[in-house]
Amino acid sequence: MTSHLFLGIDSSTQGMKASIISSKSLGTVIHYRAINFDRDLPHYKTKDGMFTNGAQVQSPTLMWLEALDLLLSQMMEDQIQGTSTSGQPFRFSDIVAISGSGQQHGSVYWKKGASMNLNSLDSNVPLAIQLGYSFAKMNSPIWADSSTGDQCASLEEKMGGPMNVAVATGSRAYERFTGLQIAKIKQLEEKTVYDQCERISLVSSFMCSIFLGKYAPIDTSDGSGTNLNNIMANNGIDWHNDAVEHCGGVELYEKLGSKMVPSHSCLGQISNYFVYRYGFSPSCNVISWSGDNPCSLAGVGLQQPGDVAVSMGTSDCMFTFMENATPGSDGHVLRNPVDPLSFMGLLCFKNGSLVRENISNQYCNGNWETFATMLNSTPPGNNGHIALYYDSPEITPSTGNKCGTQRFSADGQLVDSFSDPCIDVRAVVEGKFMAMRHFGESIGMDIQSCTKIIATGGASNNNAILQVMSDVFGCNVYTLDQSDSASLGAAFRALHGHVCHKSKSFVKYKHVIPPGVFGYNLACIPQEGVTKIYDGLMEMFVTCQSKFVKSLLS
Ligand code: XUL
Repeated sequence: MTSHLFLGIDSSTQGMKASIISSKSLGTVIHYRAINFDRDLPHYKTKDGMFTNGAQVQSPTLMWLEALDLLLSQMMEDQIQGTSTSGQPFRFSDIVAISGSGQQHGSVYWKKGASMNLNSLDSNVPLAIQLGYSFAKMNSPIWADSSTGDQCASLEEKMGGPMNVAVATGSRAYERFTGLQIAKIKQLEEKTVYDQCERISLVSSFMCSIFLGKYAPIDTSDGSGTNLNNIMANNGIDWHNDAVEHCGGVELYEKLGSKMVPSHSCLGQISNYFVYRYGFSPSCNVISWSGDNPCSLAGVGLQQPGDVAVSMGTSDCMFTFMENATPGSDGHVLRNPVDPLSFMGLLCFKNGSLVRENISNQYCNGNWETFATMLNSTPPGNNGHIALYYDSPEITPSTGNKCGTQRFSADGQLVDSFSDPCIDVRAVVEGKFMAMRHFGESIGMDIQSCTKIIATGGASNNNAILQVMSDVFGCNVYTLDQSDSASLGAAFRALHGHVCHKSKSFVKYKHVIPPGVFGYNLACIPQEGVTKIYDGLMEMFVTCQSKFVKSLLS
């Protein structure tokens, strides 16, 4: 029997990755391939996939196209050789639907007339060559850019303050958000770029357009990372008039495409370029692409309100599945990529593993077992000691461009150091989870209804750290063996979108990808009575955090 395969591609900052899954055994990735921009496409001369010039950070748009051809040609070679990651053979012709994930916020500027080139792609000519003249701007601003402070201030002023922008679009004005990037381009490069541009895509809708051979609409989930969207009305498909007209004038509506679409939408069939060049089936469905964080939500299996995921890597991120949301001045509310009626909470913390590593190097000789022993030698709640470690400027809460560390004694007094290094070890861990709990609650997450937390990333190997997470939130923590949740999530979304398309109506994600597929391992359960200690400490933590942030910003 022919197996039905689904392909998910992640177009991320440093590389491009693909996961193929089969409807027969959803828990297994049939084939995985990844390429790295710096290593595999060195002629673009990027560092970590980017060009950094002070606060301005961009990536070459054509590099993404060349990367896509390279990735697919390597996979085609794997198909011919019969070498797949799982040992099971696969054929591009058996892929019935494809979807993808793009680094959030990045934008691509298509030049007037480019839609004609997109509509008539020649399968004999690589994408980067035939679309070489299709862009009004050769480098795309990406999420790491923080050069739009003036535009953020201007949008917040126009809309009556940061809270108004948050209530309207899901987040206050953030430098990396696409609307502010567009506003900057319109102001500073108007004649050469903005006027010449017929369409602006996000990285996700850009890549999706290539697969479709026509401009793809932006999906509501990734569209919530623009500050241009209306987060609450019509399940998030509309643009926000004040924000759009302030950032790009009325002409921006046409450049963005009239409406956004729910993330599970089937947008049509794959372009002949992929049929003739790589052997895809002409009936392969293209499901809307979305952002990398939304796809990770799908990849780790958040399926109902109360499900939370925490990834602890270079930066720490928390995603939540929320039925209702109350956008706040810190953190982001996005439309949910697997359920058009609900929301996704997203918190990004810049000071993740490097801060824990610094404490570990300073006090534990860099030994994580010693770190765990020292953590366990102090009581939950740290006898009231609190500390905040912002080695780099923090995003949540925003510290502008300032960094620093502050330690507080049990009565809330600022102290230079703690009497015992074990207190620092506990404080760095507790402080992060209390911040997640506080900012999560401030965007509408209900701690009482938190059903499970899925922990991923480097620090999820350390059970002592996970125990603190479980105690602060008062719920079970599970781990998950997954190397790339974004491309896997995109493959799951391809299947989800395909099933919704076939059924001609929305089908719940958990009915398509059941929880059993994810293979969670229970790591920790909350210790009896300990969550109460944190309930009592939260207010003091928030006071210390606010004092410190205020002092940094003053
Ligand atoms: C999220 C964010 C990053 C990018 C790149 O708001 O800026 O996580 O999505 O991965």
